[in-house]
This record gives sequence, structure tokens and C-alpha cells, in this order.
Amino acid sequence: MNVDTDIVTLTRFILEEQQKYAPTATGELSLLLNSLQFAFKFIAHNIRRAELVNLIGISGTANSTGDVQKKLDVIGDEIFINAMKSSNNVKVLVSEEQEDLIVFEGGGRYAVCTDPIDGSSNIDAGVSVGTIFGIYRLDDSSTGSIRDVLRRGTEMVAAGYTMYGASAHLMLTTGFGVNGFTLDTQLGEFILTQPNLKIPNKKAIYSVNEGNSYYWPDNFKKYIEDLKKPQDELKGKPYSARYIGSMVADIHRTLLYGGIFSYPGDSKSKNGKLRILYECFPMAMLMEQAGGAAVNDKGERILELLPKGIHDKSGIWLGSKGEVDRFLTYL
Ligand code: AHM
Ligand code: MG
Repeated sequence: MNVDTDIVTLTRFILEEQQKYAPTATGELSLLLNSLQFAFKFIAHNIRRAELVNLIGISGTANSTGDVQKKLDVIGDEIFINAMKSSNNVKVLVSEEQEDLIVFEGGGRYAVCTDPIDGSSNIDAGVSVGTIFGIYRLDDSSTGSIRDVLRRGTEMVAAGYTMYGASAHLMLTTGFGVNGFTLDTQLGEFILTQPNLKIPNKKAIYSVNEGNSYYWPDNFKKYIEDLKKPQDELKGKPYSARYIGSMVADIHRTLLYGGIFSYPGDSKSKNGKLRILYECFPMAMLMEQAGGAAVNDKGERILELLPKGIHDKSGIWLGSKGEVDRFLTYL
């Protein structure tokens, strides 16, 4: 039988990476990443069951104890909060589902920003959704406040997402490139499947909700219109449009195949829809670490933005370096 008996699990990978890049580190970040992977597994498990749970809901019966089923968003949020709290390494948590930040008692030295289940409106159609996260290390003087997370994206020590699709895929960066893991449900482990992932420098795919284009500024309209014209370097073919409407799924495709993804600001929502701390920043860090780029509507580097509130939004354009550079020529 042809069995690989020396696979790299996420736990092994984290420990080896710590040995390699930070041999004197305390191991707290490694422990935190370990708590995170439990949250991903638990959320993946619930998403797999969601359809059945919904069917039960439709037939009018409650679950065995008679409780009304909770929405998956709430379940994801609770799983995340509990996992971070019990890790003892997190002091500050920002969740899309919580208006205010959560400060845990105890000595945690990290802040985590998350969208526990992004794209949840797609779940009933079986479309992939995901958990997005960004991690900051706290200053030694920190007592746990909003200042711990109102920082530039360049200060994050780790970021990533887990996409719950045909399998659960975790894309992780700790600032030394991007590595992809796939959950083996039988083993209950994330296995390293895409070591040192790089995004292609160019790819003729654009991903944006064009239904909003009436409200876009003229240069955004012109840029997208030009992509739809015959391209010399594509032997006269235009770009392809691909838009799932679930950020993690759209970014996952972009990371693997290349192209450009955008959720720009427009005249009805000037900063677009996506949140800086737990949507734009983590995705921007992953893109840059994979060799791509991420900018806002003015062409400024996303990671250098400084949010003023924990739920602030920004227009965003990210993906292959060559495609983002082309967009920049329209500004
Ligand atoms: P959510 O955080 O409420 O799930 O919304 C974010 C999602 C993203 O996953 C996706 O990129 C975007 O909303 C799609 O928005 P739209 O339907 O306006 O295209
Ligand atoms: Mg979201």
C-alpha cells in the first residue's frame, strides 16, 4: 500500500516553524494557533450538519431537548469566543458578530480579530463560507483595550482563513510565506497540502459584484470595461468574470489561480462593505505573503491603513501583483 507515513500536521508545522524562526519564543503563539484549529474543526463540524439541522427546522420540530436551533452565525461566534477564552493566550477579541471588543481576564498576550463565519448568507445554498482571522501581539504595557487592535495591518503576527468547502482548507501566514492545510476528517488533523504557496503574477480573471457598477466612479467602470475587451496578450480573448459572493471562496480561488478580487467603495457606501480588521487585513497579509498585492480605492497599501473603529470598512482590490498594478494605472 502506498501510504505517506510522514505527513506534516498543522501542530507539527507550527512547532517546526517556531524552532526555525523563533527558537527562543515562549510558544504562546503556537498554543494560540492550536486553540484556533480546534475552533475551525468545531465550526466545520457544525457547518456540515447545518443542512440537516435546517431541514429539521423546516419540518417544524426542534432538537432533542426542545431548544430552538441557533443560527450558525451565533454558533460560530460562540465557538470562537469559548476557544479563545480557554486558550488563556488571548486578552482581546474582536468579532464581526460583537459590537464591542471582548476583553478576557488573565495574562494572554495576544489580540485576535475574526469574522467567525463570513458569507453566512450563502450557507443554505451549500456555497463555501469561511472563518477569517488576524492576530496581534500586545505591548507589554497593555491592559487590554481598543488600542490593542486599532493598529496597522503591518503589525499583525499571523493571519489566515479557513474555508469550509468540499473539505476545510486553512491558509495560514505567520509572516514567513503562506502555507495551506486540508482537514483530514478521519484523522481530525489539518495536513500540510500547499507548502509555501505563491499566487501567479497575472491571470485574466476579475471578481467583483458588478451589480453595484452604476454607483462606481468612472475610473473603476473604465478599468472593468477594458478587461472585457479583447486582450492582445490573450490572443483576442477578454478577461473572465468569477464572483461567488463569499469572500473566502473568492479569495481562495484568487490565491490559487491568480486574478483580481475587489469590493470597492461606491457612491452609496463610500468604504464598500468589507471590514478592515477581520476581512481586509488578514486577506491583504496572505496576498502579500504569497507574492500578491492589496490596495484600497486610492491605491494605498491596505496593510498600512490605520482603522479608527473596530468595524471600520475599506474599499479593497487584491490579488496577483500584475493585475493590481494594472488597476493602479487607472487611478
Ligand atoms: P458578511 O460578513 O455579512 O458575511 O458579508 C461579507 C460578504 C463577503 O463574504 C462577500 O465578499 C460580500 O459579503 C458579498 O457582498 P455582496 O453580496 O454585496 O456582493
Ligand atoms: Mg464578513
